[in-house]
Amino acid sequence: MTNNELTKLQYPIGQYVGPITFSPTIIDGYIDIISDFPHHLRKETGHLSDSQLDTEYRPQGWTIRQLVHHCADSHLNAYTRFKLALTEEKPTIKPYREDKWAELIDGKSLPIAYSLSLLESLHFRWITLLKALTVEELKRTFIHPENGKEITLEENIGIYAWHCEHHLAHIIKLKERMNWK
Ligand code: NI
Repeated sequence: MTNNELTKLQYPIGQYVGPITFSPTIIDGYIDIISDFPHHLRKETGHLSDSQLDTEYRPQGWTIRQLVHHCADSHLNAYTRFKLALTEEKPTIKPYREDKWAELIDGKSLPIAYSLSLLESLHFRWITLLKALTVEELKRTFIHPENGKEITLEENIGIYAWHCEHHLAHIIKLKERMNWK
């Protein structure tokens, strides 16, 4: 497999690219993607067998099981970052080692049902919060300590809408290649 093909498997929808300006329509579209994600994820994975769930989506990549649990890990952290930014002044957030989290026993081996239901509850609370954000709140920020970058909440909504579609595409593309229904 060429490097180009591997990159295409790893970034099936490309890297995140933000809009030039965050209009209410664009932000609402992002929130809809985040809102629909748990349902889409369950639809794509809920019926898969254990051996299908334990298939890597690309060479040396995560299994579908790890992808589902990773989405729960990632979105729990994301939710916390929104709440920190809404309640503190420019908080510095705590990064986490997503690769190592995915190798811990819960992320590697539990039935996906636990993360599917966790995501359903979490996203319900998350989008309740996101839909209520005022124009001023959307401009609130947190600081990522690895690059010192200040990130607005509206930008972070865009990043997580991308994150939902990015991982859904991993699963959908693998199922297409394997001819799984
Ligand atoms: Ni991810």
